Amino acid sequence: MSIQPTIATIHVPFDLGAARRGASQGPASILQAGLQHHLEDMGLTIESLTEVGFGGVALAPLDQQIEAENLNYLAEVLEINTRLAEVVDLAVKKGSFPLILGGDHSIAIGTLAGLAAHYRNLGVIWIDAHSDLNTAATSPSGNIHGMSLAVSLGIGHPSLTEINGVKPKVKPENIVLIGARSLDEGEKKLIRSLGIKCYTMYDIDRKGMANVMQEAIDYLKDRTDGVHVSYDVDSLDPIEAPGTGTTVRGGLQFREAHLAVEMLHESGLVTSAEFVEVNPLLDEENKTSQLAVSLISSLLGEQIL
Ligand code: B3U
Ligand code: MN
Ligand code: MN
Repeated sequence: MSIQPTIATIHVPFDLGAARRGASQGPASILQAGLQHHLEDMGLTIESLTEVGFGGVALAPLDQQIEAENLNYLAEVLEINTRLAEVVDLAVKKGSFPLILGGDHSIAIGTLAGLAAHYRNLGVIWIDAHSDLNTAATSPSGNIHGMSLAVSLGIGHPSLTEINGVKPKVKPENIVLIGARSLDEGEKKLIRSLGIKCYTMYDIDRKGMANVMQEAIDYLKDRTDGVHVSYDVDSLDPIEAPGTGTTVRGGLQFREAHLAVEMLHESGLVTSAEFVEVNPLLDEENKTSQLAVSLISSLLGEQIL
Protein backbone atom coordinates (compact mmCIF):
# COMPACT_ATOMS: atom_id res chain seq x y z
CA MET A 1 0.00 0.00 0.00
CA SER A 2 1.41 3.40 -0.92
CA ILE A 3 1.75 6.04 1.77
CA GLN A 4 -0.54 9.02 1.22
CA PRO A 5 1.52 12.23 1.13
CA THR A 6 0.60 15.26 3.18
CA ILE A 7 -1.37 17.83 1.18
CA ALA A 8 0.27 21.27 1.05
CA THR A 9 -2.57 23.68 0.35
CA ILE A 10 -1.33 26.87 -1.29
CA HIS A 11 -3.78 29.74 -1.72
CA VAL A 12 -3.10 32.33 -4.43
CA PRO A 13 -5.62 35.19 -4.17
CA PHE A 14 -4.60 36.80 -7.44
CA ASP A 15 -6.67 37.95 -10.41
CA LEU A 16 -4.64 40.50 -12.36
CA GLY A 17 -3.90 37.90 -15.03
CA ALA A 18 -7.59 37.97 -16.00
CA ALA A 19 -9.89 40.58 -17.49
CA ARG A 20 -12.38 40.54 -14.61
CA ARG A 21 -11.75 40.92 -10.91
CA GLY A 22 -12.97 38.32 -8.42
CA ALA A 23 -10.91 35.15 -8.94
CA SER A 24 -8.70 36.48 -6.14
CA GLN A 25 -11.56 35.51 -3.82
CA GLY A 26 -11.55 31.95 -5.15
CA PRO A 27 -9.35 30.36 -2.46
CA ALA A 28 -11.37 31.84 0.44
CA SER A 29 -14.59 30.78 -1.21
CA ILE A 30 -13.40 27.20 -1.81
CA LEU A 31 -12.31 27.04 1.83
CA GLN A 32 -15.68 28.43 2.90
CA ALA A 33 -17.36 25.67 0.89
CA GLY A 34 -15.73 23.18 3.28
CA LEU A 35 -12.59 21.92 1.53
CA GLN A 36 -10.54 21.40 4.67
CA HIS A 37 -13.16 19.36 6.55
CA HIS A 38 -13.99 17.38 3.48
CA LEU A 39 -10.39 16.32 2.95
CA GLU A 40 -9.87 15.59 6.64
CA ASP A 41 -13.00 13.42 6.65
CA MET A 42 -11.35 11.45 3.85
CA GLY A 43 -8.44 10.76 6.21
CA LEU A 44 -5.99 13.04 4.43
CA THR A 45 -3.38 15.04 6.31
CA ILE A 46 -3.43 18.74 5.43
CA GLU A 47 -0.44 20.95 6.10
CA SER A 48 -1.12 24.39 7.51
CA LEU A 49 -2.21 26.63 4.70
CA THR A 50 0.24 28.88 2.87
CA GLU A 51 -0.96 32.06 1.21
CA VAL A 52 0.91 33.64 -1.67
CA GLY A 53 -0.47 37.14 -2.10
CA PHE A 54 0.36 40.78 -1.86
CA GLY A 55 -1.22 41.14 1.58
CA GLY A 56 -2.13 44.74 0.86
CA VAL A 57 1.47 45.75 0.16
CA ALA A 58 1.78 48.07 -2.82
CA LEU A 59 4.11 47.01 -5.58
CA ALA A 60 6.93 49.02 -7.04
CA PRO A 61 5.96 50.64 -10.33
CA LEU A 62 6.59 48.65 -13.46
CA ASP A 63 10.28 48.55 -14.33
CA GLN A 64 10.85 50.84 -17.30
CA GLN A 65 13.28 48.29 -18.70
CA ILE A 66 10.52 45.71 -19.12
CA GLU A 67 8.93 45.88 -22.55
CA ALA A 68 5.33 45.18 -21.67
CA GLU A 69 3.28 45.72 -24.76
CA ASN A 70 0.07 43.62 -24.64
CA LEU A 71 1.08 42.08 -21.31
CA ASN A 72 -1.38 43.43 -18.75
CA TYR A 73 -0.03 43.71 -15.20
CA LEU A 74 3.27 42.07 -16.16
CA ALA A 75 5.08 43.29 -13.03
CA GLU A 76 2.38 41.90 -10.71
CA VAL A 77 2.11 38.60 -12.56
CA LEU A 78 5.89 38.27 -12.43
CA GLU A 79 6.04 39.05 -8.71
CA ILE A 80 3.28 36.65 -7.64
CA ASN A 81 4.59 33.80 -9.77
CA THR A 82 8.17 34.24 -8.57
CA ARG A 83 6.91 33.89 -4.99
CA LEU A 84 4.59 30.99 -5.83
CA ALA A 85 7.40 29.07 -7.53
CA GLU A 86 9.45 29.21 -4.31
CA VAL A 87 6.56 27.95 -2.18
CA VAL A 88 5.74 25.09 -4.59
CA ASP A 89 9.42 24.16 -4.83
CA LEU A 90 9.62 23.92 -1.04
CA ALA A 91 6.46 21.80 -0.81
CA VAL A 92 7.89 19.26 -3.28
CA LYS A 93 11.23 19.23 -1.42
CA LYS A 94 9.35 18.35 1.77
CA GLY A 95 7.67 15.45 0.00
CA SER A 96 4.19 16.97 0.16
CA PHE A 97 1.54 17.00 -2.55
CA PRO A 98 1.12 20.63 -3.69
CA LEU A 99 -2.54 21.63 -4.07
CA ILE A 100 -2.72 25.17 -5.42
CA LEU A 101 -5.97 27.15 -5.33
CA GLY A 102 -6.27 30.15 -7.63
CA GLY A 103 -6.60 32.75 -8.54
CA ASP A 104 -6.68 33.13 -12.30
CA HIS A 105 -4.80 30.73 -14.57
CA SER A 106 -1.71 32.95 -14.87
CA ILE A 107 -0.59 31.33 -11.59
CA ALA A 108 0.20 28.13 -13.50
CA ILE A 109 3.39 29.95 -14.50
CA GLY A 110 4.64 29.92 -10.90
CA THR A 111 3.28 26.46 -10.13
CA LEU A 112 5.07 24.88 -13.08
CA ALA A 113 8.22 26.90 -12.42
CA GLY A 114 8.27 25.50 -8.87
CA LEU A 115 7.61 21.92 -9.98
CA ALA A 116 9.91 21.79 -13.01
CA ALA A 117 13.25 21.34 -11.27
CA HIS A 118 11.99 18.18 -9.56
CA TYR A 119 11.11 16.24 -12.71
CA ARG A 120 12.94 15.33 -15.89
CA ASN A 121 9.67 14.83 -17.74
CA LEU A 122 6.82 16.54 -15.98
CA GLY A 123 3.46 15.66 -17.51
CA VAL A 124 0.69 18.27 -17.54
CA ILE A 125 -3.03 17.62 -17.96
CA TRP A 126 -4.58 20.98 -18.82
CA ILE A 127 -8.37 20.80 -18.39
CA ASP A 128 -9.73 24.04 -19.83
CA ALA A 129 -12.13 25.53 -22.40
CA HIS A 130 -9.05 27.42 -23.62
CA SER A 131 -5.45 26.37 -24.27
CA ASP A 132 -3.72 29.40 -22.72
CA LEU A 133 -1.10 29.21 -25.47
CA ASN A 134 -1.11 32.86 -26.52
CA THR A 135 1.86 35.20 -26.57
CA ALA A 136 1.84 38.99 -26.46
CA ALA A 137 1.94 38.81 -30.26
CA THR A 138 -1.10 36.53 -30.67
CA SER A 139 -3.25 37.43 -27.63
CA PRO A 140 -6.53 39.20 -28.40
CA SER A 141 -6.69 40.56 -24.84
CA GLY A 142 -3.20 41.00 -23.38
CA ASN A 143 -4.39 39.01 -20.35
CA ILE A 144 -1.62 36.75 -19.12
CA HIS A 145 -3.98 33.98 -17.93
CA GLY A 146 -4.38 33.23 -21.64
CA MET A 147 -0.59 32.81 -22.02
CA SER A 148 0.47 30.68 -19.05
CA LEU A 149 0.94 27.37 -20.86
CA ALA A 150 2.96 29.05 -23.63
CA VAL A 151 5.19 30.69 -20.99
CA SER A 152 5.71 27.28 -19.36
CA LEU A 153 6.85 25.95 -22.74
CA GLY A 154 9.46 28.71 -22.78
CA ILE A 155 7.49 30.85 -25.25
CA GLY A 156 6.82 34.39 -24.07
CA HIS A 157 8.33 37.35 -22.30
CA PRO A 158 11.79 36.39 -20.92
CA SER A 159 10.99 37.78 -17.46
CA LEU A 160 8.23 35.15 -17.20
CA THR A 161 9.87 32.21 -18.97
CA GLU A 162 12.96 32.60 -16.82
CA ILE A 163 11.26 32.40 -13.42
CA ASN A 164 13.22 29.87 -11.34
CA GLY A 165 15.84 29.46 -14.06
CA VAL A 166 14.99 26.18 -15.69
CA LYS A 167 13.54 26.85 -19.08
CA PRO A 168 11.26 25.44 -20.47
CA LYS A 169 9.27 23.98 -17.58
CA VAL A 170 7.40 21.44 -19.65
CA LYS A 171 7.92 19.78 -23.04
CA PRO A 172 5.17 19.90 -25.67
CA GLU A 173 5.03 16.11 -25.93
CA ASN A 174 4.29 15.83 -22.19
CA ILE A 175 1.13 17.98 -22.33
CA VAL A 176 -2.46 16.86 -22.82
CA LEU A 177 -5.23 19.41 -23.31
CA ILE A 178 -8.77 18.36 -22.40
CA GLY A 179 -12.03 20.20 -23.03
CA ALA A 180 -10.81 22.82 -25.52
CA ARG A 181 -13.49 24.72 -27.41
CA SER A 182 -12.27 28.31 -27.65
CA LEU A 183 -8.88 28.56 -29.34
CA ASP A 184 -7.33 31.63 -30.97
CA GLU A 185 -5.62 31.34 -34.37
CA GLY A 186 -2.11 31.63 -32.95
CA GLU A 187 -2.91 28.94 -30.40
CA LYS A 188 -4.18 26.54 -33.06
CA LYS A 189 -0.97 27.05 -35.03
CA LEU A 190 1.16 26.35 -31.95
CA ILE A 191 -0.79 23.19 -31.04
CA ARG A 192 -0.30 21.88 -34.58
CA SER A 193 3.33 22.90 -35.02
CA LEU A 194 4.42 21.51 -31.63
CA GLY A 195 2.21 18.41 -31.94
CA ILE A 196 0.51 19.00 -28.58
CA LYS A 197 -2.07 16.32 -27.77
CA CYS A 198 -5.44 18.06 -27.64
CA TYR A 199 -8.82 16.51 -26.89
CA THR A 200 -11.42 19.07 -27.89
CA MET A 201 -15.11 18.89 -26.95
CA TYR A 202 -15.60 17.27 -30.36
CA ASP A 203 -13.27 14.43 -29.35
CA ILE A 204 -14.99 14.07 -25.98
CA ASP A 205 -18.39 13.84 -27.68
CA ARG A 206 -17.09 11.36 -30.27
CA LYS A 207 -15.08 9.06 -28.01
CA GLY A 208 -16.62 9.61 -24.60
CA MET A 209 -14.77 10.97 -21.58
CA ALA A 210 -13.76 7.51 -20.30
CA ASN A 211 -11.89 6.72 -23.54
CA VAL A 212 -10.34 10.18 -23.74
CA MET A 213 -9.00 9.94 -20.20
CA GLN A 214 -7.74 6.40 -20.69
CA GLU A 215 -5.87 7.52 -23.82
CA ALA A 216 -4.44 10.54 -21.97
CA ILE A 217 -3.30 8.39 -19.03
CA ASP A 218 -1.76 5.72 -21.29
CA TYR A 219 -0.01 8.44 -23.28
CA LEU A 220 1.56 10.09 -20.21
CA LYS A 221 2.23 6.94 -18.19
CA ASP A 222 5.46 5.85 -19.87
CA ARG A 223 6.91 9.20 -20.83
CA THR A 224 6.58 11.17 -17.59
CA ASP A 225 7.95 10.97 -14.04
CA GLY A 226 5.17 13.04 -12.48
CA VAL A 227 1.86 14.53 -13.62
CA HIS A 228 0.45 17.94 -12.72
CA VAL A 229 -3.28 18.53 -13.15
CA SER A 230 -4.12 22.12 -14.06
CA TYR A 231 -7.90 22.37 -13.74
CA ASP A 232 -9.59 25.53 -15.02
CA VAL A 233 -13.23 25.42 -13.93
CA ASP A 234 -14.31 27.13 -17.16
CA SER A 235 -13.78 23.69 -18.74
CA LEU A 236 -17.18 22.86 -17.31
CA ASP A 237 -20.38 23.92 -18.95
CA PRO A 238 -21.52 27.31 -17.61
CA ILE A 239 -24.68 25.64 -16.30
CA GLU A 240 -22.49 23.72 -13.85
CA ALA A 241 -19.85 26.41 -13.26
CA PRO A 242 -21.33 29.90 -13.67
CA GLY A 243 -18.81 31.42 -11.25
CA THR A 244 -15.90 31.96 -13.61
CA GLY A 245 -14.70 34.88 -15.71
CA THR A 246 -14.80 33.54 -19.26
CA THR A 247 -17.60 31.02 -19.67
CA VAL A 248 -17.91 29.15 -22.97
CA ARG A 249 -21.02 27.15 -23.87
CA GLY A 250 -20.83 23.45 -24.68
CA GLY A 251 -18.52 22.42 -21.86
CA LEU A 252 -17.99 19.37 -19.67
CA GLN A 253 -20.96 17.97 -17.84
CA PHE A 254 -20.81 17.47 -14.07
CA ARG A 255 -20.30 13.73 -14.48
CA GLU A 256 -17.64 14.01 -17.20
CA ALA A 257 -15.72 16.52 -15.10
CA HIS A 258 -15.75 14.13 -12.14
CA LEU A 259 -14.95 11.04 -14.17
CA ALA A 260 -11.81 12.75 -15.45
CA VAL A 261 -10.44 13.34 -11.95
CA GLU A 262 -11.63 9.96 -10.66
CA MET A 263 -9.69 8.22 -13.43
CA LEU A 264 -6.66 10.40 -12.78
CA HIS A 265 -6.71 9.39 -9.12
CA GLU A 266 -7.06 5.74 -10.08
CA SER A 267 -4.04 6.03 -12.40
CA GLY A 268 -1.78 6.85 -9.44
CA LEU A 269 0.20 9.21 -11.69
CA VAL A 270 -0.81 12.58 -10.25
CA THR A 271 1.85 14.35 -8.17
CA SER A 272 0.36 17.89 -7.90
CA ALA A 273 -2.74 19.85 -8.85
CA GLU A 274 -4.18 23.33 -9.16
CA PHE A 275 -7.77 24.53 -9.41
CA VAL A 276 -8.19 27.97 -10.92
CA GLU A 277 -10.61 30.64 -12.17
CA VAL A 278 -13.29 30.20 -9.49
CA ASN A 279 -14.85 33.67 -9.26
CA PRO A 280 -17.33 33.90 -6.37
CA LEU A 281 -18.48 37.37 -7.49
CA LEU A 282 -20.01 35.76 -10.58
CA ASP A 283 -21.25 32.61 -8.89
CA GLU A 284 -24.78 31.44 -8.20
CA GLU A 285 -25.24 30.32 -4.59
CA ASN A 286 -21.61 29.15 -4.34
CA LYS A 287 -22.26 26.47 -6.94
CA THR A 288 -18.81 26.76 -8.51
CA SER A 289 -16.91 26.76 -5.20
CA GLN A 290 -18.82 23.68 -4.09
CA LEU A 291 -18.07 22.06 -7.41
CA ALA A 292 -14.37 22.77 -6.91
CA VAL A 293 -14.48 21.07 -3.48
CA SER A 294 -16.15 18.07 -5.05
CA LEU A 295 -13.64 17.83 -7.93
CA ILE A 296 -10.64 18.22 -5.62
CA SER A 297 -12.01 15.50 -3.32
CA SER A 298 -12.49 13.12 -6.24
CA LEU A 299 -8.99 13.81 -7.54
CA LEU A 300 -7.60 13.05 -4.09
CA GLY A 301 -9.43 9.75 -3.87
CA GLU A 302 -12.96 10.23 -2.61
CA GLN A 303 -15.02 7.22 -3.65
CA ILE A 304 -18.76 6.87 -4.03
CA LEU A 305 -18.77 3.42 -2.38
N1 B3U B 1 -7.94 33.08 -25.46
C1 B3U B 1 -8.41 34.34 -24.92
C2 B3U B 1 -9.48 34.14 -23.87
C3 B3U B 1 -9.11 33.41 -22.63
C4 B3U B 1 -8.04 32.61 -22.37
N2 B3U B 1 -8.17 32.17 -21.11
C5 B3U B 1 -9.26 32.65 -20.64
N3 B3U B 1 -9.84 33.42 -21.54
N4 B3U B 1 -9.77 32.39 -19.43
C6 B3U B 1 -7.24 35.17 -24.38
O1 B3U B 1 -7.50 36.27 -23.87
O2 B3U B 1 -6.10 34.74 -24.47
MN1 MN C 1 -7.16 28.61 -18.39
MN1 MN D 1 -10.18 28.80 -19.47
